[in-house]
Amino acid sequence: MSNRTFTMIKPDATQKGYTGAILDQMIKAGFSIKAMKWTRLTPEQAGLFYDIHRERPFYQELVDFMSSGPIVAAVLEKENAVADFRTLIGATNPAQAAEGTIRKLFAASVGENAVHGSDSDENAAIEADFFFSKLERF
Ligand code: FUP
Repeated sequence: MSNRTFTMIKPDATQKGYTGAILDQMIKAGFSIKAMKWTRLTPEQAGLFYDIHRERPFYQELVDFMSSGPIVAAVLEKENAVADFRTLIGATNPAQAAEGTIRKLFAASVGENAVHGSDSDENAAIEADFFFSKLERF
């Protein structure tokens, strides 16, 4: 069981002004911030981040969307972080997300779904390393 996960607040949510409200949900759920940055991915960087989905039909749309505006990248800490954070954000498709979850509250569609959350401890570490050096984690 890991105590860290990686998240992004996606361009739909930053552009709608939901950044503060989403961070508030994460903090109220017991996650503490270990690293954070406001940045914008180039299409090349977004393509690399989502390389695992390269063969999927939605890949180009996903890359275009994720490079369309600013994001917040963060490393979060809590006991059982990966699983608990997936519960907090809800299903990939907000129409299927449980009441009170971040995606139910803030996401518009399966593509523009407000937040990312790592799906395993291994991917949490890989994704955190994509954005942050050791010197940027506290
Ligand atoms: P999740 O782990 O919940 O973020 O979902 P996935 O890893 O399955 O998908 C990663 C991202 O691809 C989603 F956040 C949005 C995008 N996606 C689509 O645009 N269409 C789909 O049918 C599935 C995923």
